[in-house]
Amino acid sequence: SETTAKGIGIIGVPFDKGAGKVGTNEGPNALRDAGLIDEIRDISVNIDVKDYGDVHYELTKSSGRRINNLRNLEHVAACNKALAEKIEEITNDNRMPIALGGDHSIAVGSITGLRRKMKSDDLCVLWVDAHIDLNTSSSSLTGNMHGMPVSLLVKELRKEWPTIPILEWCQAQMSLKNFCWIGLRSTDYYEKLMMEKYGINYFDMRDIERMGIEKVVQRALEKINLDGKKKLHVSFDIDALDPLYANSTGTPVMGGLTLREGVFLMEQAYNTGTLSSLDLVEVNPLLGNERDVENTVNAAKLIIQAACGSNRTGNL
Ligand code: HAR
Ligand code: MN
Ligand code: MN
Ligand code: MN
Repeated sequence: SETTAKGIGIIGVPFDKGAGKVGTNEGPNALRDAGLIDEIRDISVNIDVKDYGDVHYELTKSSGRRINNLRNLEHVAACNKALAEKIEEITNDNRMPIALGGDHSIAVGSITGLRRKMKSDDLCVLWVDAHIDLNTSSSSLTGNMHGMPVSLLVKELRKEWPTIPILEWCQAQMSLKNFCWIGLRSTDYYEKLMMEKYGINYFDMRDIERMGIEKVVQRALEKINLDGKKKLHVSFDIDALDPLYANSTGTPVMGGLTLREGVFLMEQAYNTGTLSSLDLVEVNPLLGNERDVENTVNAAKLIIQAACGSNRTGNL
């Protein structure tokens, strides 16, 4: 099967202001320096990859006033606004956007950009992560906005936010029903309450243990895209993988997906023929030792290649 878009569009988002640690701003170039673009080109002679470079943004003058405890709000707002425009441009060029993070707050711009040309129920999201990233401005214990992107994007939780003028461009108005999580093993108290309140779709590490990754992916896709008519966005946080494979990330949690499970998940997403965009976030080349960085970057490349249709037994 094939992706619906004619080509692939890579956009780097060198951004770390949504995270509690510096360094994910180095993610895009670590992936490029490791040969990502050429390796995607090597998947097939027919593959058409364009690198759109990196997102740049300027801060608009602001009071510098803190809204609740949102750390670096002005940066998160400005970067994501610029990213949403880039994603829109890439989809207008009929390419599948791949956003290289950056911390996970960039999913706000990525998904908002995708949604601009779509009808209300046309997009579903597979959120692959150790964390659920559901916090609101008031529930977050850290103030780090990479723990909040979903709540800005879905109507059920956006209503918990105050009106923030610099975030008004972000009106994705999705529903939690169109989201499903895979890989969860660390959620905050408030996030767990929301999971219960809204009957959120998820398959945690225990479900993977019981059913295996194949059944989990199949069941997850049935929950959000039963008839296969929606477009599928995968937001892949590299910390979904076990720290054995991806230790160079800001909030690693033991007991995660194997690299093989992560790659297989993405191969199955590709095989649906509905995969239309990807975020690969939270690669932090400033954390861990040299070997950790190499493993993490290589793992991220394999996941991205799987999203582009790479075959593990070789490409013709
Ligand atoms: N839930 C915590 C918080 O709000 C941790 C966020 C985790 N960081 C991520 N996101 N990498 O998946 O801060
Ligand atoms: Mn080549
Ligand atoms: Mn995340
Ligand atoms: Mn995470």
